[in-house]
Amino acid sequence: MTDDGTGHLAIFGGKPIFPTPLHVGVPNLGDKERLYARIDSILTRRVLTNRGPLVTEFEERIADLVGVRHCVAMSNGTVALEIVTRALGFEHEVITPSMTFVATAHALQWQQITPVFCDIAPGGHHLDPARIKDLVTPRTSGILPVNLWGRPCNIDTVMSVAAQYDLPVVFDSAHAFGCSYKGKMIGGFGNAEVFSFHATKFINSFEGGAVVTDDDELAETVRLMQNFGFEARDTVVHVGINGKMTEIEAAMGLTSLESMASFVEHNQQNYAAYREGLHRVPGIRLIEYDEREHCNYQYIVIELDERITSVTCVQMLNILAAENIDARRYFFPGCHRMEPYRSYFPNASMLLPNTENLLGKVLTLPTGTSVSVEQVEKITGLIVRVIESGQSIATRLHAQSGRRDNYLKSVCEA
Ligand code: T4K
Repeated sequence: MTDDGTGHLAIFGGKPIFPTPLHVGVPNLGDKERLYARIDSILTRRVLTNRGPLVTEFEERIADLVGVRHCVAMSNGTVALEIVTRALGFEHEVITPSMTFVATAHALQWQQITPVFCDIAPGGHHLDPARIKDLVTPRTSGILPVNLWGRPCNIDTVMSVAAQYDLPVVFDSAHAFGCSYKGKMIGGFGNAEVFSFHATKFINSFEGGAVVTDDDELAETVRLMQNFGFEARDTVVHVGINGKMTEIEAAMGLTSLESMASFVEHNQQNYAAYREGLHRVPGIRLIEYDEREHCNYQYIVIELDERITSVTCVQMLNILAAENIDARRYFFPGCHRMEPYRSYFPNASMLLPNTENLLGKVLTLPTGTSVSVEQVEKITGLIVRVIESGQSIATRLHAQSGRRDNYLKSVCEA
């Protein structure tokens, strides 16, 4: 331990707080015995895919939970986005945020549709509905907002702007299964919504996703498209692809669903512990959930204001990593700075000041059922200590990187 009290940090050679890494996104697992029994039943039936009984049951359970007429289970959320936007006739240009996982933009670009990036609202994390009208052109065919972190965007305003321009809306609700907006479950808004059931999501089916909608015709088209356009054996009535969920994925999905309440409870306890540990830390803002709504609490997101904290976001990331806390910079550097969008729109950052500002300060911290409240308390305790000693840590890190640069220079020159 040095005089300034920072010597104990693993980044300066101390022992890491955790012996093995804590990740963002370690899968929530349901009852293994129930899963094994389902897998056994699959093998007995020898129906492995092509909408077997478990996929059908999974679809019914999801539709029921969300309160919509149709759920079409998919191989993953990205394919679900591709299929539903195609089924709705999205083309040319679609308005979507850059503050999202790159799959949102890729699902469009994969079909030669240009994602037109809309900035987020000041101080928020979601697409700013007030800016949509500036981006609408005669080529605009739809809007693809994202219910990021499971927190709904300003759905009412998005829908009224969409109505004004007669544009269909698909919500990317990959994060938002089990969440609600103004008392109504996410999944029931817009023309359709898409969930992801990837391993890292609140409810997982290993890989998986779903399109949910109340539109009978759309559901029918989506179902045709996900199965090569087959209406019946030997009858293809539509262009299609393979977007089917397998039975083993549905087995995992159903097992996951059965534990949904306990996942929420666990996540909520972790969230409360993070809030308790961080709420008075200067320069750190925990992104809050509206507890009057249904929330899945699957993402713990902080904003770090470098003007106050002395340590930068990247320094914090490295300090945490040295302690075996694998925080993530979701979704840095923003879709607009990733290829191919970066080459297509080299000046996009000028139109996305709020997105740019936010991406520089967001960190996502470990939670989920593999992370305990005690571990959360250790993480928040560490963050508090780092912020308290921010100035001296930043100075030491600066000196450390200077020494490393000199060493590398001498090695190169030797
Ligand atoms: N829209 C949005 C807004 C999305 O966030 C996503 C996906 C999509 C659409 C598309 O849905 P999908 O097509 O994926 O269904 C992950 C996921 O791959 C991705 O599904 C997710 N969003 C995104 C936010 O996160 P990475 O790059 O963080 O994955 P990875 O492999 O680094 O996993 C994170 C951590 O989780 C690892 O450090 C270890 C742990 N982990 C992961 C897996 C896969 C495990 O412990 N076990 C595992 O099996 O992308």
